[in-house]
Amino acid sequence: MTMKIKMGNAELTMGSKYMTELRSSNDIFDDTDALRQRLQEDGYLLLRGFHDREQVLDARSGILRKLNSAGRLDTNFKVEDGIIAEGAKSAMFGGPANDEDADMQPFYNLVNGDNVMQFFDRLLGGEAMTYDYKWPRAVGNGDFTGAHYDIVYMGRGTKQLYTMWTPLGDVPYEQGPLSICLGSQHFEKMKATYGQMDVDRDNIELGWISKDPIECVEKFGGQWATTPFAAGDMIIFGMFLLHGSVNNTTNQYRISSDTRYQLRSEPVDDRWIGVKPKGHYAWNKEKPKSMEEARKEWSI
Ligand SMILES: O=C(O)CCC(=O)C(=O)O
Repeated sequence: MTMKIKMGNAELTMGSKYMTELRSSNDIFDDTDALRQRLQEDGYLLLRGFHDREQVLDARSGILRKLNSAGRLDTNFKVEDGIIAEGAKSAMFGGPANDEDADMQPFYNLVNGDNVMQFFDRLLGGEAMTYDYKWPRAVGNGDFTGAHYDIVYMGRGTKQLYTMWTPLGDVPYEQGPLSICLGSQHFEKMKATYGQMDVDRDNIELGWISKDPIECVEKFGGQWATTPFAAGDMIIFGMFLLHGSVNNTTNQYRISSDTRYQLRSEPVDDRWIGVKPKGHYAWNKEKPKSMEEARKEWSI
């Protein structure tokens, strides 16, 4: 049976020129040089069972309690099922760790914990730090993330900055897992144009280069890749790797987080650190320019 993966309005056949499966790097987990080389070559590292599953499920429960308090869960079901209330939208719980928010503590403990920090110390070859600002999210029915480089949101410090995407729960294809565009770290023209933008300086809508994954492949090359994720898995990638997500076509929230890591010795993007990080301070304060217009200017 052919499997169709929905991203935006497109349906990509698994195992076609448009879409393939991500590969895990668990086999080289203990070999730091091999991990670095893999990250360099593939642009990402998928590590299954990296996090303690119970810790991930605790983080999930906390976020579900918040969704429930906000009236976003269908009360005919158990909170842990995360069934979306009629008409309830996606939610972001972005911000720095807040000691007073008891529901979020398991999540902060997970993404700031020793297991994660020691892994980045080893991978980066020095003392790692994490941005105080965190991006946990609950993605509702029909929603997805369009293709983008993370550099456009957090490019004011080192370029050797890594995103860790952690599913907070099992995320099968239908629930909209992360999807990356293999080879997009080599899209030189895109890196030289779109990859130089800064959403707070340039005020361009969404920051997504495209909502159409097929157009991406036809025009720029590469191949999309995703996989079903289980609680405990994570994937890391650099600032110049196009990624987005599959659509959530279910009635359950897809709960996940993106968090950032770099060497402490390198410059940081000051929008994302401190007790009260300033975040995106200018983006969307005025009517943003459309990506279509920006792409015309860049001739891409
Ligand atoms: O979770 C998503 O839908 C998008 C995540 C993302 O863009 C990221 O991890 O940088």
